[in-house]
Amino acid sequence: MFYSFWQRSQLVFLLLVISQLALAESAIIPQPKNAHWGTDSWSIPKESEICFSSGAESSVRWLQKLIAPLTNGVSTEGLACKKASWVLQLDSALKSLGEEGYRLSVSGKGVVLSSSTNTGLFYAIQTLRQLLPAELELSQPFKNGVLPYVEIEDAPLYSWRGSMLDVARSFYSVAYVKQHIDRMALFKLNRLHLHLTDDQGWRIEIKAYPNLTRHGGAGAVTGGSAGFYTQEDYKEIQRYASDRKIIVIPEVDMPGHIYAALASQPELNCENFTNITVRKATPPQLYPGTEVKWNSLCIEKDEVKAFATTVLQELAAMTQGPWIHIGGDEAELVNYDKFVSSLAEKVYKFGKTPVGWQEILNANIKARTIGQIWTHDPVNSSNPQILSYCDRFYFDHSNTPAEALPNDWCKKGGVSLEDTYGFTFKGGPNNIGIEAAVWTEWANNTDQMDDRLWPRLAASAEVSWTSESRRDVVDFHSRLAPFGKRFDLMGIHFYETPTVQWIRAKRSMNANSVFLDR
Ligand code: TNX
Repeated sequence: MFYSFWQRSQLVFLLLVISQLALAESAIIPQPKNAHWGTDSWSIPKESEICFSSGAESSVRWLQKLIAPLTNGVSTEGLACKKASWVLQLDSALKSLGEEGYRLSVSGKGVVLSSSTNTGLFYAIQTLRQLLPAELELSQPFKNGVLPYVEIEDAPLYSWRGSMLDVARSFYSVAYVKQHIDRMALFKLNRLHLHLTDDQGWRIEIKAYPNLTRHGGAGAVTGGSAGFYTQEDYKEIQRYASDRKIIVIPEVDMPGHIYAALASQPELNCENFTNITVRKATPPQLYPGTEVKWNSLCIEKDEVKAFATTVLQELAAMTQGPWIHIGGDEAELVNYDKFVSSLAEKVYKFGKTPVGWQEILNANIKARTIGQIWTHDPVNSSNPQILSYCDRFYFDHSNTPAEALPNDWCKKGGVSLEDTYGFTFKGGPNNIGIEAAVWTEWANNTDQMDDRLWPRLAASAEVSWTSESRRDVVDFHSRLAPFGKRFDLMGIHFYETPTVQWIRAKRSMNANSVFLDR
């Protein structure tokens, strides 16, 4: 057959559009362990019925929320129901997939999600969410839902898939943290580390020391926001996170990075403020600058020991999860090791496991204590480690050289999407996962925070979930492209990484998510 030039180019265009559509359907991040795509697709019936195992009620509620905009109504019944268009199965035979693994099947009969846990079902629902139109994030009625036939079996590579927000330099509200939690859940991230204290601000209410938040909470970096979480706020954040299978790790950074506390509680200082080596501010003055490594607690004082005990005790009492982060970075002090090991011991005494920046691995700490690695300085330790290498996972660094943010001490030109995605695990079995950090000396509002987080956090999620053999940067770019539309509808001010051919929508003025619960 003979085609004219115009016919041929129209055909090519049509094929391109079709391949884009097919791509949009199969764009899952993080890439599942196993996926077999069929050629057909299933049209979601207007009258839908969810059948479920007893014990899966919480997962039923998520699924109902997700598909409600596509249906006239969703009824729920136990597992014995007849026209099961949606099945949620708790199946102990799937224990081999681990605590977070799941199966997802879409066929002519409908959708079956199964796992040995509700966490696995929650992740199956997130995969389903990505297979459905991005418009669902608006929770408005949507016509003609279809799902491609597929069989997925999935489980994560690493158990620690984290995001750290520095809410100390610039404060972020409970509302923003909740939005962030919803966005983390979309990518199956499961650890939210809150850096709650630093030189510029103290963000968590400690009842025994109300001035920490009254005075220290009023500080912020120049251009940033002040504020703090009450213990009730913090519990609310944890409850919201735990519903979405995310554990919150609170950090109170000691003995350095502590000026906000020094400004609020003068007794934590040495005589003549010799603990403030280069005088950037004098208590009770607050510090809005960005320099580091200039102050510490006066660690030999009884008042300081009592302070550390009380703060860690209150923090442990309000924390649901098993971990407390004690900081420990950038403090060059005589007796640093002794002080840090005493902090770790207190955390154990209050029933939690301590986490600290890699410097604590040199102190005398128990083998279970977790170190968070942020530089390439050699670490001689067999303790469990979270990898946060600054040249891969410090998202306070710019997205591209053109963005040129002031924090470039670790990597000139910034940390590109490809730097993050290209990370490969090396080292021992003591690596428990990855955490990407956003420091906020220059991320002062939610738009800037979004810009630093997205899309790099999606790359970090895939690196911690998907085995290296299933990762491919070209494929990642093409799976990421349709997320542009989802990010827009969710109201995420993401960085438009030039290496990705973003598919876009009109950006929503408000933060949305099908699972957002204000
Ligand atoms: C180092 S990493 C810090 C932070 C800064 C960050 C800026 C670490 C444990 N400490 O206090 O905000 O660099 O990139």
